[in-house]
Formats: sequence, C-alpha cells, structure tokens
Amino acid sequence: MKPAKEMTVLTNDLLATLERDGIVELPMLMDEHALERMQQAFSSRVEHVAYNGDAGYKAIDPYRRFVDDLCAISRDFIDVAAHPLVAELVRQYVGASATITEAKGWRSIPTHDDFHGWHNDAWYHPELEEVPRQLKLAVYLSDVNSGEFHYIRGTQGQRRHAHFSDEDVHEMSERRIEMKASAGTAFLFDVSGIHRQAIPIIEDRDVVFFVYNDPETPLQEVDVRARRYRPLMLRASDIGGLTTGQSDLLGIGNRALEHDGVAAKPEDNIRTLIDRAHHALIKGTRLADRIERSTRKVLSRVSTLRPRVRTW
Ligand SMILES: O=C(O)CCC(=O)C(=O)O
Repeated sequence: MKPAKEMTVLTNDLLATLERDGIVELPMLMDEHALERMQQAFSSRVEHVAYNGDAGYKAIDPYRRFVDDLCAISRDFIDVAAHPLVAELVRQYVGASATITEAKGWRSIPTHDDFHGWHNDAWYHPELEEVPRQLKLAVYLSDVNSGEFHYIRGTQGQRRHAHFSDEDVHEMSERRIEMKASAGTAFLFDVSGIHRQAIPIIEDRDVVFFVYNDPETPLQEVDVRARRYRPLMLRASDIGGLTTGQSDLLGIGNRALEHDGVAAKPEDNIRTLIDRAHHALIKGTRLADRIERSTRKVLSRVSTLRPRVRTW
C-alpha cells in the first residue's frame, strides 16, 4: 500500500481523468497469485452451461458465457471489487451511498458477428430528470488482443439510453479508446458514455464487471422484472474478514436493493421456450427409458421361449 499522501495524489489524478473522459485505467489491483486464482475460478464456470446445479455459465446469447455472483465464488473478486482505491473513486464519483449492485463476468467466444454495437447502458427509470451516475469496473482475466472494450471519451452523462451506428461514432473517432491489454488490467468507466466490445473476436476473452451505483435509484421496469441489481450473493465464510469500507461497498445490511417480490414474474419468450424445451427433453428421456425397459422385458421373455437346442 502506498503512503497516504501518495495515495491521495493518485486518487485525485485518476478521478480527474474519470471526470474528464468517463473512463480511466487503474494500477494493478491484485498480485499474480490472486489473478491466477480468479482465472481458475472463472474458467471452472465457463466450460459447461449451468444445469441442475450452480456450477456453470448462463446462456443468454450465443456469443458470451455469463457467470453471475462473482463475489460468492472467490474472495479475490471481493478484494478487487472493494479495493480501497476503487472504493474511494466510487465514493467520490458516484456518492457516499454507492454500493456494488452487480458482480458478473463473461467469456466472449470467437465470432465475426456484430452482435452488440455502440450503446450506453440503460438501467435507471426513464422518468428521472438527470442521468444518475453508475460506474463499472472491468477487469480482464485473459490477455485481450481482439474483441477489446472501446469507449468514446467525454460522452458520459449527456444522453439517455441509446444505440449508435458506426456513422454516428465515426466523427468521434479521435476520442475512441481501445483497451487492448494484458490479463489483470482494470479500468473504471461511466456507463452513460458510448461503448462496446470490438469485433471480430479472434480468441476467447474473459472479463469481469462490477457495477456501482446508489441502490436507492429507481430502476427501469425491465430490470425490476428480471430481478437485476439485487443484494449481492456472498459466502458466509467471507463476511467475518471484511473491513468496514468493504462491508459498506458490498451493501452488507443495506436493504435498499431488496426489490425481490415486487414483480418477480419474468415475461420472456425465450425463457418460456427454453423451459418448454427442457420439459420436453425430460419427458422424451423418460419415454425413451420406458421403451428401453419394456423392450428388454419382451426380449428376455422371448429368449426364455426359444426352443432348447438339443446336444448329443
Ligand atoms: O464486453 C464488453 O467489452 C462491452 C461491455 C458492455 O458493453 C457493457 O458492459 O455494457
């Protein structure tokens, strides 16, 4: 840890860049051992889709394998997300009541499809008069030489949620930041600025994102329905060793995010389709089992009826 004075100078410099550009790269937040543990923990979740258990990834689109609730997977994710430097930047940029409201990551898999263009993030209720501040901390877990994160400097805070074409963004190209970087690189960005993942993606890209905002901010309806931005999942064994600063940022004891039960009914056609397909699969498997068992029974009866071959 740096001496307090140096820390203050560093924090002020980073904060000034964040205020000006909407994005700032941070010094390394973890040592190589912690990075390795995070990589291993993350990799173990992205090999198979989650099915009948919590180990595995969530499949939302064909290009990314999503891992939720990172803070419940390894203590190292907590230490990065609630690192004192991050905590101070979040406190100063978003406000003293900011907490971590989401901790998830994904593996993007190779593609040339332009599946997720330029946008800024929608999350808050559209009737709010001002764009509330939300920051994301991105931490690369793999070396990123393609499919990197892009951001247009200085576009934060100005507009409502929107998507942007390449032509819209072309005239801002000298302000584009392209985050090709090695594993362990971390950066904070204001989600109201224009950003995207670049294409093509040539190799798997692993990244985790931690989201920070005031949990009292009214959310857009779709996120309430989807139960996004809920209290963080943590392991009970990690709670005892936290500093007060970490506990506050993690939202321990803070009930502002308890939206569960308000409108927990997802209205999502894809979910309904997957649910039906899953039940059809179970019924199909049961039917196949029954046919196999009956066939075996019949065959064993037939074999007992076979005339004995006489041997002399
Ligand atoms: O995966 C990326 O690099 C883009 C992330 C992004 O668009 C987002 O977090 O809103």
